[in-house]
Formats: sequence, structure tokens, C-alpha cells
Amino acid sequence: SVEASIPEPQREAWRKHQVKGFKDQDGFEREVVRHVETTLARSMYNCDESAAYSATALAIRDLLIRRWNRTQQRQTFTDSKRVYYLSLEFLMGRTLDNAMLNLGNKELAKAGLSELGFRIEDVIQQEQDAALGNGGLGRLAACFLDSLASLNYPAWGYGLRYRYGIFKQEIIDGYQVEVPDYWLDFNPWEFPRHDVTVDIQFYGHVVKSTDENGRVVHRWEGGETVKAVAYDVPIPGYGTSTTNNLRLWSSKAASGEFDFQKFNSGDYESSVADQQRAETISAVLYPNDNLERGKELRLKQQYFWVAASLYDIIRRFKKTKRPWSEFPEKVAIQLNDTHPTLAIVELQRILVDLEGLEWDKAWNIVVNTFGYTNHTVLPEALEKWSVPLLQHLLPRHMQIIYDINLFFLQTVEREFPGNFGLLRDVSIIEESQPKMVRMAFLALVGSHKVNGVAELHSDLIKTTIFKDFVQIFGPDKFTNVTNGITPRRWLHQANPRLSELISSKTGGYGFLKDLTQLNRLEEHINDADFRREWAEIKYANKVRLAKHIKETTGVTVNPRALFDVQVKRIHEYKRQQMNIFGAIHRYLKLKAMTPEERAKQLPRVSIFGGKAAPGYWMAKQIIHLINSVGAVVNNDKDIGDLLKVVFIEDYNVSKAEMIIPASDISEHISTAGTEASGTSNMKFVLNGGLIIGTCDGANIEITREIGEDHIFLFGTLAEHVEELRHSHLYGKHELNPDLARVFEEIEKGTFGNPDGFASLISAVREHGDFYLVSDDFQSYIDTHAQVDVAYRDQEAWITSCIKSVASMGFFSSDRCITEYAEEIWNIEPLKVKDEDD
Ligand code: B1H
Ligand code: IMP
Repeated sequence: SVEASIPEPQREAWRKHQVKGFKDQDGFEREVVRHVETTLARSMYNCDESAAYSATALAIRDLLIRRWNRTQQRQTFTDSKRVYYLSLEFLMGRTLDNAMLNLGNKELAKAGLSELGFRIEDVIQQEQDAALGNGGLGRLAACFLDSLASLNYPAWGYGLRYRYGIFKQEIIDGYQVEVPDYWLDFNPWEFPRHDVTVDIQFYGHVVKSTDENGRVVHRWEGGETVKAVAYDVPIPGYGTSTTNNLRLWSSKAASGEFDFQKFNSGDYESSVADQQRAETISAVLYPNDNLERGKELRLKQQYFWVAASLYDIIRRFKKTKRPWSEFPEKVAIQLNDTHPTLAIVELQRILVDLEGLEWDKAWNIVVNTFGYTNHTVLPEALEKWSVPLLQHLLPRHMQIIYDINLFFLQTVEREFPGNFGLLRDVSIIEESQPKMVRMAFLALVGSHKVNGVAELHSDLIKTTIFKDFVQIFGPDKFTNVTNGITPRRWLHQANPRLSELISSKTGGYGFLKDLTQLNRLEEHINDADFRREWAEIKYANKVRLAKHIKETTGVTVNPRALFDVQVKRIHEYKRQQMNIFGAIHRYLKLKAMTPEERAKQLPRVSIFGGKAAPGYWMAKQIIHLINSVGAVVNNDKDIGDLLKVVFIEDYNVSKAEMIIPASDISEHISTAGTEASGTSNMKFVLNGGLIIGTCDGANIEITREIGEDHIFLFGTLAEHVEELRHSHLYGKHELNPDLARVFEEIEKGTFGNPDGFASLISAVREHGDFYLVSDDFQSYIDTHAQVDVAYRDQEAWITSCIKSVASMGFFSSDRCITEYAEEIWNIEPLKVKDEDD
């Protein structure tokens, strides 16, 4: 505010004493030592790797803060349009390495730490992951923040500051056990803003009255209030000064530490209980990927976060003193899936109830402000909230949703008179018992653009869940923005040697800013030294992963074997069950061979990783089956190195950075039409691995870019899935004979007590095989046989890998963000001057 600003005559002193960050190795060392000795109150006599990490993080952080402040000042001063990315998940991973890379001072820090007695790799490993997300959706949000800053777009992320991120996974006796992820003990990357708070109201009732102009007004009264406190995280761009902000809200009791009235009247316990109840809102991330469960606390999280964020956005807009009609010219809000859909209702409420705008004027502003990204067509993931629950928690919002629906249905009725089936199908309210609010329909109606995340997915939403809306709004409301990944983290940081090799062949590190420059690798495809070094790097990455596998599972794997990797959330639609059935099939074939035949086989390591939602029983059985198969196969003397099956526990972003560069082939084998995009598929190819996959999600566009000769595609096409499912239920369903053999072996008890695995088998054999495991099994194992053959020709394999990497430019999240900026947000980049000191 103006009162807090220093008057001009005194500003000279501020300018004189402005903190200048370090510039060279010596300055870096000085800052590290200073932080060890003052901020951490330790010394060279008790500085372990963890203290070295803390001090390094604090030294680097000081540089970030300066750029961050200048960026925010510049964006405010130029009054530029900003985009706000609302996401319940930001799967950031570690920050230090990325910050050094983006600031361009990693080499200097490496030398400085070495002089102080530490290896930078060990220091970096000290950091805990910020794991405020489940999987692809949350990591996408993190890649987007990196690209937004790197491209100098004025952008803020808004999310929740969960005290517990996604649980840590332990494997005990082959089963997943969840351990809480308390990650906030020491987090140098966040800044509490105890002065930035918003009171958030819940429950209560609506009072209707008429004002002096005879206009009906609604007041939301009563209920309870919870305080939202802002925590800010700086987001540096790569090779630019732009440092954007990620604002995470934490919940607190509105009355401060205690409710003093209750406290003084002797009701100490209940005053503490109130406080704890308030803090519960931001306590924990819901650990479901692609699944909605309709819990009241989740709805509270959503409204808490959305209301605080909108209040903040509006407060910033109001400082410009512009009329409301200009709101969409200064503010773009992107909804990451339907989780923040209440923002649409909240903005309409603020404009109509609090600011006194006419309904239609307000609605026009709302629709022009919001964009909605759909990430899934799976029915179990589509959000619906029960009307009674909404009415209870947010009584005024429920009224507004009814009004939005009424006006919407009236326009539909005008255009399609008498079509009651259509009205029922597109209604935001589902006429079930109880009635439900269809959040995807609300998000769609309240936004000016709706996008899917890969071409196939964007086509599918137009022909399935949103078919009727294409009729109503026309096709231009819908668009595709194929997902992307940041090459900074997923190439340079995860695979520094490959990045360096690429830079030596493409004329420097320009490809990290313009990934299409990778196509320059084509010219070197026959360069023998280049190819040898390429292969050596892959091998070194495999050695590093083999070491990790040995240390964490005790299993020895041969780094010369083909590494076959499937790491992602465990889900029936992603078909890890098909992968492990395939591994069993391979095992049975090997067992049936003579030693002479076996000696000719290609050694293979089947690597799995990923978390199951704690309540997802089938997913947990899949994990158990993988570990049970591993326990048998890995100890079978007949098999030796020919097949190992390992499950890497606690898959997270940092593990991904180690696993992905070590993969020869990775599995993206979802039933066609179920995986909206997938983003790890892009990461694997970018790191010189090939893919075995279905024609699903972004696999299709990857194939188009790299060419079908460099990818192993198999399985049913999306357009045939429906009829096949239908035939299972109403026709004869013949089990694939090889799969039947696999089931027989499981049921015989070869992999331990088969009781737990019965449901995995019956889902395929008795219950309609919804995910087409049996239908696709033959082509799956045949395609794996082709992989074996192809891998034997190492020269051809390496050619495929290099050519693929050369063609991956399209999948940078920079390309993706540019499309959002131009097609949906209508925002311009804003350069922040580099510091001259
Ligand atoms: C994706 C989710 C998701 N789609 C609900 N939907 C959630 C839905 O907590 N929830 O309730 C959490 C997550 N996640 C993923 O988004 C898709 O499955 C991927 O295919 C896609 O690549 C990714 C990013 O677009
Ligand atoms: P995908 O669905 O396999 O494409 O996953 C997308 C990305 O999300 C991965 O490349 C990882 O970066 C991240 N990811 C997926 N699953 C997990 C998880 O269980 N923990 C942490 N990160 C994950």
C-alpha cells in the first residue's frame, strides 16, 4: 500500500544500501559461510551435507529474491495483463539444482562447494521433493511455471500449501505402505506473507432483500470463517531475469491463536479444536490420480483456495482503478481441470452481489476471463458435487449455479426448441438422487475456451463428453493444446552428460530455449565418435540406476541388459497388469527352453515404479503381483540375468530424473482412448529411449514427429474400443491362450498365495475385460519380441534413438505455453532488464 512506501527523500539511502548478490565463486563461498555461521548458527566444526545444502540454498535464494522483486515491480509498473494458473497440484520436485541452472551459476557453485569440502551432487541430494501433486497433471503445472517464466510471461500460479504432500511409499512384504510426507521442516523456497491474508466464509444462509432502486440483493450471512495465509515461492526463468510467483494458501483459524472468548470462559479444549479444524483444510493433498470421491473436505479445499486466489487477483486489479469491463483485458485465469471451477461462480457472486453489476454484464466478464483445460474423459474422474452438500457449505453459490444453469438452458431452448432430451443431457444439474452438479459442464459454460491436452484427446472430448456442447456453442470454443515438458529439468538437469553432448553438436545450449534446434543432431547421425559417446552416456545412466536398484532392493541387475521401464501412477487403465502378465509369459518361455536356447536370449530388466491411491485395491494388488513375481524370477538359477523384475519404491520427481535417462524402452500402454496425453512418454524419448505403446494420447503425435520406424506401436485403436467392450459383455469372449497360461501359473501358486491375485484375473476372464488386456495381449508380446530383435542391432537402435531425439522439439512446454498465450490468454511477454551490477 502507499503508506508503506518510503518517501522519495529517504530512498537514496535505500538505493545506496541495496543488497548486491554475489557474482563469482569467491562471493558464493562467502555467502555460504555467512549463512552457515549466522542464519544456521553453525560453523566449520559441525557443517554436514544437510547444513551445506541449507546454506547453499539460502545463498542462491538471495539472488532469486532480487530478481523476483524486480519482476513483480516491473509487471505492476507496466500494468501488463497477467495469467493466473489455478491448480490444486504443483509437483515441483527439488528446487536448488533447477534454480542454479536457471540462474546460470551452477558451475561456480560446484567449484565453490568443492573448495568448502562438498560435492555438489551430494548437496543437491539433501533436498526433499516438494511433492504437492499426484502425477502428470501436477507435474504439467510445474513445467508450465518454468516455461512461463523462461518466456517472460507475467504469470502467477495459485495453489494450496499442503502440510503433507503425496504420501511416501514403502514396500513391505511386497505390499505398498503409505507414510506421511511431512516436508515443511526446512523449506527455504517459501516466504510466508503473514500480511497477505483473506477471510474465507463457509456455511451460513442467504438473506434476500430489495435495495433503494428496487433491485433484489442477496447477502450471504452467518456460518464460520477461516483465514487464508499466503506463502510465496519464487519461480525463476531459464536464462532470463523474469522470476514469477507461485502463491500457495495455508489455512488458519480466523481468530488467531485461540478463540479468546472460549478460552476465557474456560473452554480451552474446544478453542484449540476450532483452530485445528481450520488448519485441517490445507493439511493434506488428496492422493487420488484420475479419481473423484466427493469428500466434503475436498470441496472445502477447493472453495478456500479459489476464494482466496480471486480475492487476491481482484485486489491487484482494483489498484489499477480500471472499470470492471476491462477485467478480462488485464486478467486471464486458467482452470487446471475442474478442481477450481467454483472460481467461475465466485467471480459472478462478487460482481453481482458485492459490486452491484447486472447479471449479464458480470457473466460476460466471467466468461471472457476463464479458460478451462480438460485432462481426462474417464467417467470416474469427472467431478460431480451433490447439491445438498453445496447448498449446505456454500448456499449462495448453489443459487448462482442454478441461475447460471437456468440462463444457459434458456438459450439452448431458444435454439433447439422442444428438445427436452438435449436439455436434460446438457444441464449443469444432473437430475439424480441426490441431484449433482456436473463441474465439467459448469467449467465449459463459464469459459471462453476449452482445451484438451493432446490431439486425440481433444477430438474425443468433442465426440463424447462434450458432444452436445459443440452443437450449442460451435466448434471454435474447443481447441487442442498438446502437452509439453520443460527441457531444462527433463534433459539438462536429469541428463547433464547428454545435454552437454547435444550442445557440442548443435552449437551450444540454445536448444534449451528453442528445442527445435535438436534437429541439428541429424547431421551427425553417422559420426562414429558421437554415436559411441551417446551409447556410453546411456550405459553410465544405466549403471547409476543399477546401483540404486542394488542399494534399495538388493537385486543385482546387469546394466548391459535391456532396461524396460514403466513408471507412473498405478492404474488399471495404464495397464501395469498387462506388463507384469507379459513378464510372466517371458519367464515361462525362458523356463521351457533348453540351456542352449536360453544362452541365445537377450537379458532384460523389467522395471516398475509408481504409487497406488491408498483406497484403490486393484492397484495395490498389481503392486503385490509385481513384487511376488520378482521374488520368484530374480532368485531362479535357471534364469539368471535373462530376466529381472524390480519395483522401485516411492517413485517421485527426483527418482524420475534418475530413472528416465536410464531407460532403453519405456511402456505407455494404456487402453486406447483412456490416457489423455501422458507426458513421461515425451521425457523418455527426449532422453534417448524408445517407446512401446498404444495409439493413445500424445503417443500418436510422438509417432508423427519421430516417424513410425522408431516406435513400437501395438493394440486396439481407440475407435474400436467401444465395440470390443460390447462384444465381451454380449458375445463370446475367448481368452488369449498365452494369457490363459499365465493365469494358470498364477493360480497354481507359482508366485505365492494366489488369493490376492484372483481379482486381477477375474477382471479379465469373468468381468468383461474392460481394459482389453486379453484383446491386446498377443500384439503386446509379439511387439516385445520385435523389441528384442531390434535391440540386438545396436547400431540401428542408436540411430533410432538419435533420430528420435532430433525430432522432439515440438514437445517443449515452451511451445505449449506459447500456444496458450496466443490462442487462449491473449498475453504478451514482458522483458525484465538484466541487472547491470
Ligand atoms: C490427469 C487427472 C486427475 N488427468 C483428478 N486427470 C485428480 C484427475 O485428484 N484428483 O481428483 C487428479 C488428477 N490427471 C492426467 O493429466 C492425465 O491422465 C494424463 O494423461 C495427462 O498427461 C496429464 C496432464 O495433462
Ligand atoms: P505420466 O502419466 O506417466 O505421463 O506421468 C507424468 C509425469 O508425472 C512423470 O513423468 C513424472 O514426472 C510425474 N509422475 C508420475 N507419477 C508420479 C508419482 O507417483 N510421483 C511423482 N511424480 C509422478
